[in-house]
Amino acid sequence: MVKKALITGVTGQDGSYLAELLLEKGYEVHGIKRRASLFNTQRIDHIYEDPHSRHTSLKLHYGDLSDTSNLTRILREVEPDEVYNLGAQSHVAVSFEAPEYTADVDALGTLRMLEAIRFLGLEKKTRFYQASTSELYGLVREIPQTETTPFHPRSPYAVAKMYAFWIAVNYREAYGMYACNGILFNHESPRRGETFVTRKITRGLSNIAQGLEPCLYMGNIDSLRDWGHAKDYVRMQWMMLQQDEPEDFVIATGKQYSVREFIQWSAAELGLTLEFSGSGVDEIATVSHIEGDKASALKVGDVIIRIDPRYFRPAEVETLLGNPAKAKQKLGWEPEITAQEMCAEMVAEDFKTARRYALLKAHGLELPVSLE
Ligand code: NDP
Ligand code: GDR
Repeated sequence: MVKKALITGVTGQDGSYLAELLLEKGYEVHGIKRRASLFNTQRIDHIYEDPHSRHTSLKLHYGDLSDTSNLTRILREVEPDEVYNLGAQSHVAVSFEAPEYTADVDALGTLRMLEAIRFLGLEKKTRFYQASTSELYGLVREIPQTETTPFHPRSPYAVAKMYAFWIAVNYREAYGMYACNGILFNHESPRRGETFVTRKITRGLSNIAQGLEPCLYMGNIDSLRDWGHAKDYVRMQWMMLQQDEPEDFVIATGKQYSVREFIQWSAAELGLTLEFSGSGVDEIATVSHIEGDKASALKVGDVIIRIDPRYFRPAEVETLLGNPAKAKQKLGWEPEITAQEMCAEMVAEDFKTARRYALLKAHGLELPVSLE
């Protein structure tokens, strides 16, 4: 029997890698995508199959986590063996701007999925993965953080995800559902959204190196994160649903770096050495050495990073460091890609795009996207 999986958030970073993984494993994969005025399927276009062909393993359904009847209808149609609830308003800073929407989608959206499974009588058939987050730890009470570290969320996003965490636990305890939380620390890739810090850096510095942007404006560059690669993390999402008993797991690398270090690694991939000077909002990064020809638009002495307080958050999560010992011991999971390797992969991809745009510009052609 072919297993069926339903992924909310299939058009996102994790959704796209997970869909690839499940297709490789022979699953029939169903994904929920939102209606948008522009195409929003770039991350899964390479695995999309023409729905007119006789057999397709990836099927997309229009839907939204704020729409109960739509979710119930899709679940009834698909009757999935596994649900991966990855859909979310996932940007922490944006959640301060749109707290009610974030709560509706991230908290109540999770309840809608769980309740629809129960309503349809699928609670003994359908296994449920909830995309929980290290943001739950917020103001950290223990270093490193484990499955038993107390939560102290610091943003509307994290508070909404805290509801989602506990409602998944509650449906497990109350109705015997196979529901588990993956408490995932930050994970990135070339498919990461452009406004998360790692991608903002790899894309921004690549554009600057090629003369497409003058300077990158950053927020709190002293912030510390435990960064892994999305490919490694979706593997663990699948593993969590293959156990005899549902359990929650921390997924992390156990290594921590600052945003400033990530900037330095990215710069080095472009042949740049940066010198940081000044402090607080007056801190800048200046090019102190150039090697190779990737940063052909720059010269020593150029200031390419400044601080813009607009990117500070009303309440910051200063430090996160996970302990993945349980995942290693019980599931044999270990991350295979280091943060530095991931950074190199991200810069390579973003540099390729920047180079292409710089060539178009040099030939007087219009750029395909705005680089403002
Ligand atoms: P992305 O932001 O890349 O993807 C989010 C997905 O959710 C997109 O497909 C998006 O659709 C979809 N979505 C947004 N709003 C709705 C809605 N109202 N209804 C249905 N779908 C919606 O996130 P990631 O892939 O990075 O993360 C996946 C999940 O894991 C998220 O829940 C996130 O909060 C959580 N998480 C992520 C971590 C990380 O470091 N990446 C760490 C811990 C948890 P569209 O493409 O149309 O915008
Ligand atoms: P985070 O990721 O908030 O940890 O949430 P993000 O990459 O947005 O920020 C990481 C840290 O970098 C600091 N920072 C900046 N962040 C952004 N976006 N832009 C900047 O210019 C900037 N300058 C400094 C931030 O203040 C923060 O400390 C991500 C999301 O994927 C969540 O969905 C997920 O739950 C958590 O990771 C784990």
